[in-house]
Amino acid sequence: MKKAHGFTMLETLIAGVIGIMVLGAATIAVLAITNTLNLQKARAGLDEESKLLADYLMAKIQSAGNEYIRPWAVVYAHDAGSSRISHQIDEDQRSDAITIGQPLGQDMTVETWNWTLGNKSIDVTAKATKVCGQCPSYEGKHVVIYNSTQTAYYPAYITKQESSVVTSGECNGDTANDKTVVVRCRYDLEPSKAGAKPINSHLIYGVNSDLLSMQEVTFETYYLVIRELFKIHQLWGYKDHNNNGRPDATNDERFTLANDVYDLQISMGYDYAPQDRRLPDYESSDDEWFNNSVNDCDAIVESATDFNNDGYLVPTGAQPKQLRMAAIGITVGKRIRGIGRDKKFSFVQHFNGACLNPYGYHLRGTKSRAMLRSLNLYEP
Ligand SMILES: [Ca+2]
Ligand SMILES: [Ca+2]
Ligand SMILES: [Ca+2]
Ligand SMILES: [Ca+2]
Repeated sequence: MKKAHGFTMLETLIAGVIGIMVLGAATIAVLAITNTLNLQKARAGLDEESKLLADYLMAKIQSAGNEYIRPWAVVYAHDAGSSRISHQIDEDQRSDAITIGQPLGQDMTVETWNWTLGNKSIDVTAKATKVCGQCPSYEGKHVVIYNSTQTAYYPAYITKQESSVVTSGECNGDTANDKTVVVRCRYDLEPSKAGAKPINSHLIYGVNSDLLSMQEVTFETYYLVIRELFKIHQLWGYKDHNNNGRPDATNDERFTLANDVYDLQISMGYDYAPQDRRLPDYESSDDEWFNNSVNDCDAIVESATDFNNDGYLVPTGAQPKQLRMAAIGITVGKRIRGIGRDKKFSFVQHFNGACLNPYGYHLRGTKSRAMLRSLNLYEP
């Protein structure tokens, strides 16, 4: 009798195993596709986000100083400054911070002025004040004091202000007349700790030389707060209302701009070697960009000078007034599972910043640079 053909146990087993293998392979393929799609989606999202943040900061930098104050006096990049501001507890973080100042417009024409002993207060006689016979209210505010040639700048914080005294003329509501009324103003001051640096301040300290200007300025500083332990990677902004050099939680001093920001790097371009309206960038210490050097994830410290700049650092041989361009590198990230976890996909470094490739995170960076907009008004 012919034996009915059937599957032996072995055949069934083999078929089963093959079936599982096919199914398994299909599942892996589907997972891989899903992962790739997720990764692409994540990438596109991150690219867009980092670009938005870079554009936001770039627009602020470009309008720094408006038409009143030269941008180099109110834009200051702090290399590895984030950790100093936020007291980051994590090592290997050398994110930058940037301070940007916006003047609030001309309030008066200064006639005469002088500093008192120790540069603790300034006496000003002024006319054409916004409100006739009234000194501008600067108490509790930051100002930039500068000479008419804009070669010297002193960012100050007004701690106290005396009442205005009209010394010549009388306010009567007639515009032409009111503009000639002279008023004496006295302000007590201390150096501003909001992040901008004085430049050539010896040219205005206690010297009644050129005509002086005083302008209220709002300084904003952007920096990163990174706490790996708590998975906090945030971009913050702050305005130092009480001039203690710290972003306090009270008094609306600080605000969060974005989550999942892993790095912020700033490089400034100075046209000085030679001054020829060109700023080559070789990502080295031999170009005209400051703090842009990388060398296989070891930062090269570019040599800096500070002659007469009162702490304002520029590349060796350059002057603050040769600042022409700013570049921003910003890195955003997302925790990711599967393929994107692979380190090689998410290696990001900007300028002299840290080399970032944390396991389990996908990082994307944007670099953006621009000319400081108001410069064509001043360039010789
Ligand atoms: Ca840096
Ligand atoms: Ca403060
Ligand atoms: Ca040049
Ligand atoms: Ca350089």
